[in-house]
Amino acid sequence: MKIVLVTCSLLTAASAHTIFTQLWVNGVAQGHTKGIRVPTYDGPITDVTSENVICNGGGINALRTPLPKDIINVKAGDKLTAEWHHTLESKPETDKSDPIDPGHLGPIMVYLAKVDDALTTKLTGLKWFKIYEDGMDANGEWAVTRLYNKKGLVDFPLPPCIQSGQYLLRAELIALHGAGSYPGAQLYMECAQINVTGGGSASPATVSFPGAYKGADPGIKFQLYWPKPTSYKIPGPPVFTC
Ligand SMILES: *[C@@H]1O[C@H](CO)[C@@H](O)[C@H](O)[C@H]1NC(C)=O
Ligand SMILES: [Cu+2]
Repeated sequence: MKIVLVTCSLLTAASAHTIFTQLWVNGVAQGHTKGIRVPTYDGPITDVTSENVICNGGGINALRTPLPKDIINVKAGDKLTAEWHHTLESKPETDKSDPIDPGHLGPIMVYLAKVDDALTTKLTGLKWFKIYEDGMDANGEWAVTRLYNKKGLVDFPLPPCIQSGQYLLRAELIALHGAGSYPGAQLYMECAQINVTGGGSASPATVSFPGAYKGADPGIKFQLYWPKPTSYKIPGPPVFTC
């Protein structure tokens, strides 16, 4: 029995990945995978120079097709929530690695890119700005631990001053357990299709994907275990605020 348990936990750790599967708006769940370009496989992207870091997809992480025909209507200033799960079907009640293996420690970020048509837009050439990030706090607790304790839910505000229109919302989680050398950090991301109303006229500074991260960034090549880290620099640009 003991051997069986050990084997299971090893298997679980090896494949304990995660997917952003649902968007909530002001505390209301919008529907499982609704409006989200989800991959067929929950595994990570490790090459930060690959086009797969934009919104997942490609190769073994190919996006489910047809792409979602839904767009999530939101208002600038709304409270949004990204819900993550181990696989497209798993639940925390029956899977200890849901929403993710608790050892997959690291930061969580959210980016937006303004697009003409969120349902059909290509992913290359978009201009992204970061609206949320959470890394390691002063007690050494990670964003992933907070996500695990909240059964996969991560709250973040939509800035009230962003322009109305359609966007892709890129939610990202980076697991750092293998990040001591590059490639090793495991990047998990999906993009939701949103339609923003009631916005303002902000024009945030933007970055590109790929491009925003380098393999040598201190937040991508990172020693999680020893010596025990006292701080962590989240990769990418600063968070845009109104
Ligand atoms: C976005 O919202 C506006 C305002 O409600 C609406 O007129 C428009 O049709 C919506 N766009 C899409 C693609 O649903
Ligand atoms: Cu994993």
